[in-house]
Amino acid sequence: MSAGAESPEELAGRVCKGDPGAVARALNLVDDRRSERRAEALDLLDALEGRARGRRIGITGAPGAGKSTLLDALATALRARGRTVGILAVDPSSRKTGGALLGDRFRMGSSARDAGVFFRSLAARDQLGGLSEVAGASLDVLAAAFDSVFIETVGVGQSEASIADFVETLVFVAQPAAGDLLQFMKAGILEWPDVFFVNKSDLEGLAARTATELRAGLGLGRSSGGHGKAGEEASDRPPVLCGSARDGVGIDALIDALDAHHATLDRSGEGIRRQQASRIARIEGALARRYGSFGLARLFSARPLADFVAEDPTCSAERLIDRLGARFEADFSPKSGA
Ligand SMILES: Nc1nc2c(ncn2[C@@H]2O[C@H](COP(=O)(O)OP(=O)(O)O)[C@@H](O)[C@H]2O)c(=O)[nH]1
Ligand SMILES: [Mg+2]
Repeated sequence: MSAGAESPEELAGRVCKGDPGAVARALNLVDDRRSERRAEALDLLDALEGRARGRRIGITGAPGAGKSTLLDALATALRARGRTVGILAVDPSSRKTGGALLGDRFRMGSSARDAGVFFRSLAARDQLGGLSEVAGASLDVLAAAFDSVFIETVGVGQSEASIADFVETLVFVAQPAAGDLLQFMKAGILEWPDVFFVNKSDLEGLAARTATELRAGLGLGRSSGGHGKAGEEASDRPPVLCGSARDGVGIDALIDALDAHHATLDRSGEGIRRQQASRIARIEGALARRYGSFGLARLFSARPLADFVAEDPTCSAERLIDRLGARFEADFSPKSGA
């Protein structure tokens, strides 16, 4: 790759064809903080806007629950159905340690040398255990390139709220015997996921019990179809599945549940609503991290963020984040006298 040989539009075209080399270059570009590269990255993201074909699915759960193992199994099963897969693992520690584990597995495993499976690991740089600043842009790239796009994050309960801004569907992978109903409720685990997968059903009896607790809890409180949004489809309780990522048990049922969820989102119009709400939440989150809640209040005192977002439906979320950030900084630069 020689620098400048490829315009952002050309790169976008290759990304949309699922070319793994182009996807890797695009991911590097959106992860590059140098200002001249940032301009290119925004052009790329604008060119990709509206061309997403992939479903964005978040895989969350406690460390050791089996998320990476499950993703490996999912990738293999999805490939068998002829679908391409992009995976983003957000590693709370560093690029070199935990995140490499799944990478190694993909390098070694059956799906490893297959161009239809793409894996990238990101360090969670800015917030402890939170999502990396570039997670959103990286998902935009992957969703333009692959049919199913997964983001793996460590999360228990409340942290699902932020990953929910980046995905259409949220899967919680539960460790069997990880807790009882009271603990699930306290941790807020029941609020967000669209699908629950209780893993390690190969461990005698434990998974079934955890699934029963989860179903009981969901029956108690939840009236929405997931994602923490009060829903119209009150009867739509999220499915609680059991399986073994290690043994490949329950993987097809999980894919079917994901497909069913996507079909519901499409049919009800909820998918579009989620996309719009996610776009706003993602921009708001990025600006709040940069300028704090006082900054946010100042930026949108006269005009709500949703208006700015609605004004520019064809440009990328990242472009809007930069544009609104520049506006804020101009307001407060010494020259303006603020
Ligand atoms: N018995 C059993 N072990 C599993 C299963 N899935 C994953 N594991 C093991 O659980 C450990 C953590 O798995 P990993 O996928 O790295 O979990 P993550 O931290 O959630 O990504 C590893 O030792 C896996 O081999 C399963 O279905 N059954
Ligand atoms: Mg993992």
